[in-house]
Amino acid sequence: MKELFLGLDCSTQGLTAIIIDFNSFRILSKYEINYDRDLAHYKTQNGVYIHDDGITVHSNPLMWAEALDLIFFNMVKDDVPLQSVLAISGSAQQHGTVYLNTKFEKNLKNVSPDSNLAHFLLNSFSRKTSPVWMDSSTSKQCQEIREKLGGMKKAIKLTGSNITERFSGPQIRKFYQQQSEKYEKTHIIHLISSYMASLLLGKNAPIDHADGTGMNLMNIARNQWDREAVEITAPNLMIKLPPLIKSYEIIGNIAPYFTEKYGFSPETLLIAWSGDNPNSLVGVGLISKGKAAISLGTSDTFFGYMENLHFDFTGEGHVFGTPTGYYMSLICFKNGSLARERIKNQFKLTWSEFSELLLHTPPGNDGNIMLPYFFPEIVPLVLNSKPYRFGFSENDPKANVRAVIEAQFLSMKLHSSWIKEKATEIHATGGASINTEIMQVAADVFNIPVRIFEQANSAAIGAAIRSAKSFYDSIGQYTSWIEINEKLSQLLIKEILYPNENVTKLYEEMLFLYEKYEDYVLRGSENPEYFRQRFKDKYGKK
Ligand code: XUL
Repeated sequence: MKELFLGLDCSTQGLTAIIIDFNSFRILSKYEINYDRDLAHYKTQNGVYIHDDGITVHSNPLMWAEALDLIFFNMVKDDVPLQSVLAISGSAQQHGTVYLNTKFEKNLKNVSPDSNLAHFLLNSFSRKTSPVWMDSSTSKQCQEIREKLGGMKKAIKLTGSNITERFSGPQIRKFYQQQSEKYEKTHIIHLISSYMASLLLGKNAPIDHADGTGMNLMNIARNQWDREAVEITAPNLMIKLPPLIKSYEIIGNIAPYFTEKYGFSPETLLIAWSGDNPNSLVGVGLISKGKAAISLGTSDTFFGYMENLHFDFTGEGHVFGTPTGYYMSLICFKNGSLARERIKNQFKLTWSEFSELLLHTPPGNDGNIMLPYFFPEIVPLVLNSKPYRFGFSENDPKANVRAVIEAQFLSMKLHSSWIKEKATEIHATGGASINTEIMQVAADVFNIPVRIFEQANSAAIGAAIRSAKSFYDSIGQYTSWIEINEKLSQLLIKEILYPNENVTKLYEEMLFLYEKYEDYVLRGSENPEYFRQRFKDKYGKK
């Protein structure tokens, strides 16, 4: 008998739905909505609106609601057996905030199956658009909150992260400062994850502990809103925040709108939604020490499972909760696929041509180095975007392809060195992770094996798995994460890439060089050209 579980992932560029049959542990179906293509009337680019200042980046919560209807419509059209789905959970891009007025819940109650969610929700928003994780326009608010809270170290100890541009707290403060009347009229502020969960539930849903840690508002040790941080961020904020809940808790049953319109059973359980990175952690099987993951999506992230709470006091890395009740380290780079695509598109390459060029350029790139800040960068913090090239021209396709990939992994290695629980294996996920030439560079730079997964949608898979675990636990058939992981690893792993020992030393030296270039460009240190020439003489074309 099939036992079906649905995982949804509301990411930056699209919505994905994956149904897993837990009996055979097969992926039964996978659907995707791309916002730019399938909901073009919202006029997003890569799923977002980038304002003229280049640092204000919003998206559209109405579009996410419409995507939910569209994905279920497409599934029903193809006779996907939604009536047999036992439980649903979800994932969403982290940090983004949705601002709703008092009409939101009433509208959700009244939504009729003859119409659609977007139509009924039209007047539910006190702020039409939602700032998302790509927004870096809140430096002023970050500074104010950090100072009032007693400095960076205290902020990190309380919330797990420095007060950070893209996090929800600073986004909320900016809204309160710039549009105080609309802020006053805001009844509830959701994360994207809890907003999407609310749509399915038909009323306001709670925020889970794992995504809650990405707000600079939650006390990470206590799993509660931190009264001080909340009060400093904006007045009366506490009453506008949904309650917090454990990631694995059941939040209710699916709302009648979905049962009547798409044929879901009224018994379908809903499990709290969470952020994309916490979901991916489950989706790639990081449930024990010694493993880290690289997720190559719109953003690139490096994250690791963490048993004991420890922090990055430089302020670059974050500590979040995990859906399994532990902690995870995370470092987020904005110049992920956005930067790779910049190079690919500049030279009009296909991805296979991109890989070919990577394969036919030497590790170390003959001493060519890039700092790939095509967009404002999160780690290291770079607000004025500009890529830097040393030793090669903007017009050299080979050198640019290798330079962007080497820079991304060198930067990841450099900025993840604070993590104490060292990984002996990396699990790779996200769209670009299926490109073995790219992932081989990761294995070589980190000098540890990299496992590539058959399915790049680890966030949606993680959500489906979470819903299954909570469902079985609720009927007394307890399954452990270890059992689940065994099933997962048998079915999803495609191959393992081993580091090439001949380039271990080369990448150690290149990391040293890369750090010197960051210091030079971002902190005004001495020009390291001499070191680059030395590296080039040693490893470059003879
Ligand atoms: C993590 C982060 C991004 C978003 C979008 O801190 O900002 O990874 O979750 O994927």
